[in-house]
Amino acid sequence: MRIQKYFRGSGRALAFIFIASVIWLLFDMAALRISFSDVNSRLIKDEIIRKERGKYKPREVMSSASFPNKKAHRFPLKKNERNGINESKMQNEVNKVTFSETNRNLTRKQKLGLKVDTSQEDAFEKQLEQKHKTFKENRKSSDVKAFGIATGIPKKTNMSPNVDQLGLHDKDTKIKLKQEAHNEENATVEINRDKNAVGKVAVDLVKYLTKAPPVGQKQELHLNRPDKKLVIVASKAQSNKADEKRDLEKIGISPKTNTDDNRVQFGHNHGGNDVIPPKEQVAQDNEEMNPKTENNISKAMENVSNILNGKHFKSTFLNATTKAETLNVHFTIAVQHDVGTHKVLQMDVTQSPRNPNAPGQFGEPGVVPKDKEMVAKNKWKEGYFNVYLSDMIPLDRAVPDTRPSGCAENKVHNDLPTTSVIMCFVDEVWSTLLRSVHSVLNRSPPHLIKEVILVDDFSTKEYLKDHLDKYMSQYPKVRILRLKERQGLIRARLEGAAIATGEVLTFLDSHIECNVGWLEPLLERVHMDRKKVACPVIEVINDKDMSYMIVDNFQRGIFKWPLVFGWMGIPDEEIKRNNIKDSDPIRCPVMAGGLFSIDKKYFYELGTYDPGLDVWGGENMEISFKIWMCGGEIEIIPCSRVGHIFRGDNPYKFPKDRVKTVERNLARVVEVWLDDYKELFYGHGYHHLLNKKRMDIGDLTQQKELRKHLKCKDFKWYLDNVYPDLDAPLVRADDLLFNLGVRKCLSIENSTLSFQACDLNEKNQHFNYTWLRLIRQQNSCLTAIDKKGTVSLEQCDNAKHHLRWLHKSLILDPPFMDHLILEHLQQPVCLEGSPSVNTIKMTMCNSSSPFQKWKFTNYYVQ
Ligand code: UD2
Ligand code: MN
Repeated sequence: MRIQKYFRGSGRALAFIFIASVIWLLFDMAALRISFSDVNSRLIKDEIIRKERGKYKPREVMSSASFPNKKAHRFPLKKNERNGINESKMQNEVNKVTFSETNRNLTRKQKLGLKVDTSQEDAFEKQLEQKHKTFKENRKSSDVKAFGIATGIPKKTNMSPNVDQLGLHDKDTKIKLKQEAHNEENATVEINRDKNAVGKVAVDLVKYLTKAPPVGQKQELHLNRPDKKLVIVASKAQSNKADEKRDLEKIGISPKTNTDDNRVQFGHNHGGNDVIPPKEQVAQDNEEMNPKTENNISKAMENVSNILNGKHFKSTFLNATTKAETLNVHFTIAVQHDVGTHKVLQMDVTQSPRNPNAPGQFGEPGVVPKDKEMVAKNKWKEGYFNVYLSDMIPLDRAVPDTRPSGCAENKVHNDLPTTSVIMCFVDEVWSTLLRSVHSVLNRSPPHLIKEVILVDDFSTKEYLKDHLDKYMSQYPKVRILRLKERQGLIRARLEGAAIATGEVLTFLDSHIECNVGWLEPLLERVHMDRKKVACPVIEVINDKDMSYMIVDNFQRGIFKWPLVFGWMGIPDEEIKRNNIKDSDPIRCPVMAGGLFSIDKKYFYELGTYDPGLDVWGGENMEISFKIWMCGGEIEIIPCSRVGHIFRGDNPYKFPKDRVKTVERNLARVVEVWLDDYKELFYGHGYHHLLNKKRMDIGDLTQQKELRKHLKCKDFKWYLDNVYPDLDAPLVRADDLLFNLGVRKCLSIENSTLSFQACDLNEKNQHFNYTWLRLIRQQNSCLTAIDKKGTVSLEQCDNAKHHLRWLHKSLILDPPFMDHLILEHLQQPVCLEGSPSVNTIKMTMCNSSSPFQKWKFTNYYVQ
């Protein structure tokens, strides 16, 4: 019994010791987990950065070290189905660039009235150029006729449309006006008319236009018809009431405007009793309007009708108004004789490849012979792709025509602008560079390629010097610009642009292969609207076997925080709802960066790239934000496809540290373009960039000036209108900060912190938990001021480490999730509410104390 008792007693003691040590161990582990000792604080910070950056990587992006890869797969055609060409009839001329066309092209040539001779590339080119010249001259001489309805002073006709989906089809006598997506109404107006009642068109145009443009927004519509081009430019006359009044009075209308309402009521009964007859005048483009000239809307319609029917017409400006409200819309309608269109040229000298059995031919995967595997492996690092295979593959290999159906039948204008192709390179692999150049020369209509500018960004490889000069001297259109020192791809592109003579700049990487018909669809978009920046679909040239792979359709270029570029598929429902075809242009929040066509003048108007961006990275974000926010558009054109080798690493050296270079570039972009949203960037693992001592991002005065000068919209507008699906809350959490123990909310009164009964209406109880983890009320931020743990307020400063609090942080153990822990201290200390003194203090962290647990009203991040 005694022994039993003893055992019982010591059993109890042992059990007690055991439990105590388990608890101790648990505490110890918890303490370790949140301990900020000198040794591991860096590690923990790294962990925060890693988690915060990693968590927001776009899910749909397969990322490689340098660039997100695309979901790609082999093109599904079997060999003998390629391009409908019978392989047995193929010629066997290796590596010789000759000109040949398919029957389809011959018909097109005949249609264009050109002499058909497949062997005469020069003759064909000359004829096309002549044709092109004539078109241009015709266009100049054709009297541009303008017709407008305005309350303001008529402006000179702006001939650059930006809504292009309008079709006026001769045959089905149907006009479809489609306003493009970012206009809030996304309106589609369909007007049925019979051939003789053209006047109805005018009525509906007027009805449509008077409804369309929101205040201050300019909107341009474009209407096509095979023989004529009707261009409509519409804008809200004034957003400034005083200006508006002045202009209206000038034309004899006593204004009863309702400028807060951005829809102008025109009434449904055009020409009926509720419409005051508009004033109209026949005038020269830039002539002042005579307010006294009376006319009515039917006269205006008659004029539109005359235009459409080709009768003589000069130019007219018309004021229209309703009794109730002024028609506060300025728009101009102009008619141009259209220069005509043709089907996209199928130009591809490689459609009949010289050697169908050559490795990689038709974009097939290449195979390294068994005994050469070592050699191939050693060559990998020259380009971070299979350089050995690339060297084996013909420089003018054929690739499968991967365009969506219908692309080959699409029409483009005969008077497309010329382009300068700009390809920058540094230490590019010889065969890849040449294949890139040949793919441009072989698959582009010669008359559209003004030149191919190769910008050598101070390469070190010997073969890229005289040898390249000599090789390229065979091709008069190829110019080589040698930079005297390494500039990086951004400034190298600018050097190329500076000597370009084409109307459009087309930037390409130096390891690409342009597919059939790639160029015209890009130029068509730019031609349609000079503010459209057109990108081809970037397909994948497999880095391992060099096969040409088709990528998924409906991919948009997007970014996730912290400005990580990626691709995102358009959701199926959206495709169905909007009836999007796989050949329809896709508007993109950001472009990938490497491949795009942009009107040269527009590129300069936009202030080009920020020349302060170094070497590589971030420039695609910069140009994308700039384009969208300053009035342009970025589109991916599915009918234009270019293959690109996505590499796992940069095969060239960075003059400075690679990571630092890219971070610095991003910080420049963020500081100029992101407004308040820049906190989202810094808060996703880039806190350290705010420390000016650690990172000098250089002077940004000019870039900020430029943004002002261009009157660009703000980043919020961009998010709302261009990229509404991006999750971009301005803070991590906000509103009331509730203490679970005290059961009251923190408040600031007369610069003192205390607890109050929670009340959402009390502004002094509102706190933001920011992306930089500050607990902020206006300019005051919570901090611990002394070793005793007194908490006080300090002027907020994102760069100050000691103002940062961990809360719901990914690095905290679940029991500490609701705590507020000062990040910079070596020992973890937590913010605690003490009900006795009605204030807060810093103290040792205790996972179970409800006085150390806090809740904001709203959380925006998981
Ligand atoms: C992508 C873009 C690339 C660029 C980059 C971000 C595509 C297909 N590629 O990365 O164009 O926007 O993101 O900056 O969208 N180069 C130089 N000097 C340098 C570095 C590079 O001339 O100092 C050349 C290089 O030889 C290549 C081009 O610039 O032709 C782009 O470089 P990359 O291929 O290494 O970039 P990539 O495709 O990984
Ligand atoms: Mn590249």
